[in-house]
Amino acid sequence: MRIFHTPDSGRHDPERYLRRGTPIPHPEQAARYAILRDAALQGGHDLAEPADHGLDPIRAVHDPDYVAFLAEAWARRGEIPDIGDEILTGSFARPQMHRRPAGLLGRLGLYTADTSTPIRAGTWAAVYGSAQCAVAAADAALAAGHAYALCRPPGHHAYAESAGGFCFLNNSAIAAERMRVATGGPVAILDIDVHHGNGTQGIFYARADVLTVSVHADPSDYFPFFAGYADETGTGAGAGFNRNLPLPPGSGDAPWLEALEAGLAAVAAHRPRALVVALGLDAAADDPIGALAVTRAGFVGAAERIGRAGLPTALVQEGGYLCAALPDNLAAFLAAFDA
Ligand code: Q9C
Ligand code: ZN
Repeated sequence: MRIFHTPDSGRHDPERYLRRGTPIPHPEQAARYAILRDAALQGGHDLAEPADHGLDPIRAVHDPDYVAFLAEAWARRGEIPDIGDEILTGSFARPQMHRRPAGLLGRLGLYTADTSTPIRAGTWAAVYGSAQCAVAAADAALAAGHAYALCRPPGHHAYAESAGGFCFLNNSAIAAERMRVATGGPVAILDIDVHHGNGTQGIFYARADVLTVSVHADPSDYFPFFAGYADETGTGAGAGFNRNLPLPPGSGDAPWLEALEAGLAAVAAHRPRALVVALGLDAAADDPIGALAVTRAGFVGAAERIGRAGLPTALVQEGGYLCAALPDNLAAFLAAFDA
């Protein structure tokens, strides 16, 4: 399998964030990059750095002002008195607040959903490089059948104009839109991260040309809380083109694979020309922030079932945090998918 990665992924190094009100070491650590890359390397996969396709494929799914803000924020940090080594706010716009202040902190409150996405010196390089990996994997999947994008930071909680849940640019959405344009569509995204892919759902919610399907832990008492319920099925032209499959916390391989099969059936029914898998590995039993109990065998089963769909497939890395099972689960998934 062709693996796209960039050392720039190691340049975003958030230190801590507020989990249930308490500052804890940030789970989405720079070390994830080398661990996932080395797992792919040991599996004998073929590693490559992506070409630079610029901002156009990013702007195809994101608001241009939001993208410009992310690109420029660190250079503008002097606008914040006593700024330290990261740009972060605790003041977030609510849906009924419509003013768009020009200042850096006000903009940040418009453009972020929580405290998990600080902007630091290397953040834009990592975020931009990850998006380029997604573009490269989309192109390679269409040319060669499948490819994997080692995106770090992840992307599926990023909406068209907001960061959140460790995510800045929605790499899976960028890959899907790239494949839709190249194939004429429709395309599908199957998200198996333990968290609902709320940003991806939001980006395509009113569209029929990108089917979005997510299998995740029930959000009624779990991040992202405000989306991911089974009755969210799309709106307008997109009605019927979003499918959520929430599972009770603690669910293991059998219910997870059953939900995945239901998701794959929904994908097949829409006859897509290509598939993006939002490949979170945080459904793993020993993931430090996970809520399901998926084993290595479960990830192998998922890879086999997704592979059997027979679609040109871009695998895009989402969550999956530092634990002994993380590299094993990636290696096992890639090996089973390639088989
Ligand atoms: N205080 C991914 O796996 N937890 N993101 C936020 C809010 C965020 C996980 C709790 C978990 C985000 C890509
Ligand atoms: Zn996740």
